[in-house]
Amino acid sequence: MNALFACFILASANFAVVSCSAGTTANIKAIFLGRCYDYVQLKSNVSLLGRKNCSSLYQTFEDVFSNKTTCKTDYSAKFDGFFKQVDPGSTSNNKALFWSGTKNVAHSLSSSSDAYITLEDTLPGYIANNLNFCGENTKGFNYVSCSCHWNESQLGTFWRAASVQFAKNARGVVHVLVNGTRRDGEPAFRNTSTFAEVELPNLNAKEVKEVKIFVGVDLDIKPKEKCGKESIKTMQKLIEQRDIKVKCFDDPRVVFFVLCTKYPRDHRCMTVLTRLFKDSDNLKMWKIIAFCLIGACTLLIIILVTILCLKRKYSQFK
Ligand code: NFD
Repeated sequence: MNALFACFILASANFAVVSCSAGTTANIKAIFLGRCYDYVQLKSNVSLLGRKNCSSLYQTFEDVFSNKTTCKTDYSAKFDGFFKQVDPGSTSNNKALFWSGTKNVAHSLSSSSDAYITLEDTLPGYIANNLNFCGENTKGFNYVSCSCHWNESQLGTFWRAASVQFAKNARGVVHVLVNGTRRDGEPAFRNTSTFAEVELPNLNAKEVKEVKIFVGVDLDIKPKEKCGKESIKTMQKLIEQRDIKVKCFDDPRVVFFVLCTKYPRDHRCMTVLTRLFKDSDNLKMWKIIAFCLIGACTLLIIILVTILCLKRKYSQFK
C-alpha cells in the first residue's frame, strides 16, 4: 500500500523516479517539444501559444548542456535565458504547493483541485518532469549514463533554478506537503532537501503571508512525525526565522481524501457498514447470521400461530 510518497533513492514509494545513473531520456527533443506545445496550447488557462516559442525554448535548453560533460560546473547562470523565457510571473497566488518526499501525492492533490499548483504544473516543471539529461563532449547528449552527483549535475542545477523561480513567484498563503510516515529512515524535513536549501530561502517574506505545513500520513501506518516535533519543529522554526507565519496540520483531510480516492478499500476510508461487509469472510459470516435470523423468525411465527390456533380450539370446547 505505501502509496503516499515518492522518493529519489531508497524509499518505498511506488512511482518511478529519475535515477542519476541512467542516461539522457531517449527522444528528449520530441518529448520536450510535445510537452511544451501541449502546455502552451492546451494546458494553461490562457493559451500561451504565440507568447512562448517552443523551438527557441528547446534550443536555449539544449545549448546549456549538450556537448558538455564536466560535473561541478555551475550551469545556473547559463539557464538564466531559459528561465527568463518560461517565467510565468507571480501566478501562484495562495496556490503554491511545495513538496518534499511526497511527489506523487502532491501531484494528485494539485491535479484534483484548482487550489494547488506545484512546480510541475508550471511550464518548466511540466516540460522537465521525470526527464533525465546530461551532455557528452562532441556527441551532444549522453544516452548511456549521467554520472555526476545530483548537486553537481546539469539535472540538479536545472531543478534548483526552477525551484528558485517557483519560490520567488509564490504569493499569499503557500503550502508544503511533507511525509510524516517515511519508511526510508529520512526525516520528514531534510536540511539538504531542495525545499530546505533552495525554495524556503527564496520565498519572498514580503509577499508570502503564511506557510501551511501539511504533514501527510500513509493510510496503513502510524504517524512517525508530527507538527511541533522533531524535524517538523525545525522546519517551523526556520520558516518563522524568515519572518513568515506558519501553521501546521497533522494528517490533513485534503491529503486523506486524495489517498482514499486512490485506495477506497483501505479500512480508514470505509464507513463502519462497508467495513463489516469488506471481505468475503465477513460477507459469509453475515450471510449465515441473516439465514439464522430469518430461520428463527419463521420458527417463532409458526409457534405463535400454533399457540393461537390451539387457544381458539381450546376456548371452543369451554
Ligand atoms: P525530495 P526536495 N539525489 O522528494 N523539485 O525537497 C538525486 F539523485 O527529496 C522538483 O529535495 O524533495 N535526486 C523536482 C535528487 C526535483 C536529490 C527537485 C539527490 N540528492 C526539486 N535531491 C522534480 N520534479 O523532479 C532531489 N532529487 C530529485 C522541487 C529526485 O528526482 C519541487 O518544487 C527527487 O524525486 C518541490 O517543492 C526530487 O528531486 C521540491 O523541489 C525531489 O526530492 C522537492 O525537492
